[in-house]
Amino acid sequence: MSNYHIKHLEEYYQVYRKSIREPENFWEEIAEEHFVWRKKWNSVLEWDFKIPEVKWFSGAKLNITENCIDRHLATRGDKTAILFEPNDPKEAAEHISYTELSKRVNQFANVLKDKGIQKGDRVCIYVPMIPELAIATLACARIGAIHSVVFAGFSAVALATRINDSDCKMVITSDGSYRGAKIIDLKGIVDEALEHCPGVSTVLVAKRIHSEIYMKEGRDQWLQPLLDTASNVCEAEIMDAEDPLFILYTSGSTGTPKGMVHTTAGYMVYTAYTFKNAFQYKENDVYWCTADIGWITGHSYIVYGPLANGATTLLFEGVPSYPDFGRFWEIVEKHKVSQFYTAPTAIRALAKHGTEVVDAYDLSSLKVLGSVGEPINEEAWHWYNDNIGKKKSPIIDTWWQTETGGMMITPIPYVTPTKPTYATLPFIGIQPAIVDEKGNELSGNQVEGRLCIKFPWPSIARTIWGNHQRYKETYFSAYKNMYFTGDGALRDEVGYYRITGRVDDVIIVSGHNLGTAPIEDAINEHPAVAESAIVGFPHDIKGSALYGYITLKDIGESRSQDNLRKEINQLITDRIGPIAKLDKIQFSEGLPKTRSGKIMRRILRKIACNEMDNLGDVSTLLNPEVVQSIIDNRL
Ligand code: 6R9
Repeated sequence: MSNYHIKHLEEYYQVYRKSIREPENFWEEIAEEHFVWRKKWNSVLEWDFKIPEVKWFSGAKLNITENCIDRHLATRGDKTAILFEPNDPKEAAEHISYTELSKRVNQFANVLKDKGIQKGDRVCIYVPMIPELAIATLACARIGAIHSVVFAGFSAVALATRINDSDCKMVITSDGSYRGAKIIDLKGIVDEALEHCPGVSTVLVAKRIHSEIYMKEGRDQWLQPLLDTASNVCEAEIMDAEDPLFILYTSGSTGTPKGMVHTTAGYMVYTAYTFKNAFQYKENDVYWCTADIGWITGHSYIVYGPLANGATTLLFEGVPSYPDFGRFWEIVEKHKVSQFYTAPTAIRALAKHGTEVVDAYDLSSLKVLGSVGEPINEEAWHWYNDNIGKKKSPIIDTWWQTETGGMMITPIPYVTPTKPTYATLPFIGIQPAIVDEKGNELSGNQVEGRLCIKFPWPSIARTIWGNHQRYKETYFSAYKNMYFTGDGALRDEVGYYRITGRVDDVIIVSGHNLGTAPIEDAINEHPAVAESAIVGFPHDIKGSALYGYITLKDIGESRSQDNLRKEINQLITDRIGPIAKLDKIQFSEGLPKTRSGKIMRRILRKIACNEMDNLGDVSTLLNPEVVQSIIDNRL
């Protein structure tokens, strides 16, 4: 028996050691015992980080939808696969069973085929968080088309760039979408984008908001009538292990977005295995990840990982603040959610509104809490632990990336003792290294540097679509024979990892290296502070000095700003030392964020450095309007 489900710490260490000593035997056993294959592999792993090239399960044949759907039908046909919770709490939730999911995916796959989509074609999916989004991705996978999901909050320009970069032939969208009290004209955005996308010949439109929309003759078609007449049997395309499954764009620190390419078998094995262990999923649990399927978190841990385990995965259309800030907790109570996975930015936003809205709901079904997307600061960690988990549900702080496909460093709940702000131990099969600027690996504990990975894992992205050279330069050129993550990390006295933030966020003040995360942690301890971001700006004497952008909670608004500045700097002095004191503190209504909730320090840095004419495209931000107000109030 392979160690598919790890249950205690000793077992973790034992399995971890095996996965490092004999990676091929280890992954072969997992793959063999827990998945269905049309043909087994000829070799488990071939790799060379110098080319770079990585191949897992070479020669194997499979279809991921047979693993995510078909194989569950006999035993879990009536079990809910996707539990859809609409934006409006008055609209009934929809329980889509595995049998129903199978029918809908097969029908959709037949529609795609009918429209001329073939294995290897790229299909852009620009759909809000409704069941059609998950079904469309699975339908592509069913016939071997490569899906490129674009978050349905991106602008027409961003959408067009992504469609053209991977030559998508088709766009799947909806008439519009609901987001809290807002209605978004999605199809209008698609129409605008497609003026610049000559390669798109077909647009399929799901009906969600029943608005009057323009339908271009010969190009646009309503989806539902096509599904209604399509057969619900569609033979799965037999894929090679290394055939691309999807492209997902992620922004780099410079240049155009990178279309990360994930392939079939390794991605499936790793996302399924991490899902099972990192959430300790048990058969009747209801699992909920609040991310959007437009991000890697949604791909791996709303769709593929949960479904490969026959889980019930909740798909939420709305936002945490609608109709009020209790919405998440109302949903947890209503559906008896067992595992809840969200982002620190959401936790901070919710914490700002106090605990009354939390206490109104019964959260006793929760067993595991997850965090992903950015370092979770100490205050948010404790708020999450105290008020949501009631100190009983372990928090898994999961560090990973679009490029890694699945979780890389994370506690395993009820197995790994947690520690606030620490992602703790590498997941099974993951070999992290901390290196100094020259690329020397720092061995032993109590070291800090740049985080690299020394050995391939099954779900590593294989290339950047259309630009293998950029893939090589970005990830495999900084340090010899290692994958470079772009993050900084430290390993503490017991071997736990803490991610200290992007290394491009390191600021050197008077020769001292300062990470932004610990300073922000200190600031966020102040009871009046909601959120903060630190950047460096040039300073005559220190080289760089620190500029802090801070948003206040309601209670801070009436306070004297000068007093607050003093108190905040005192806190930093207390926690880190006077060297980390901020030279400038600007209070602002909000911080510019990406759609996935990451603070865009790049923009804040440019403003602090007075480089306002060089801000780049801010249109894809969650809140582009705050940028101007920050500029206007610049110190
Ligand atoms: C999954 C995802 C990746 C970057 C990554 C790092 C940051 C993600 C984190 C974290 C600290 C965590 N990040 N999880 N930092 N602790 N638990 O978010 O992918 O959108 O590609 O972002 O996010 O900086 O390098 P992606």
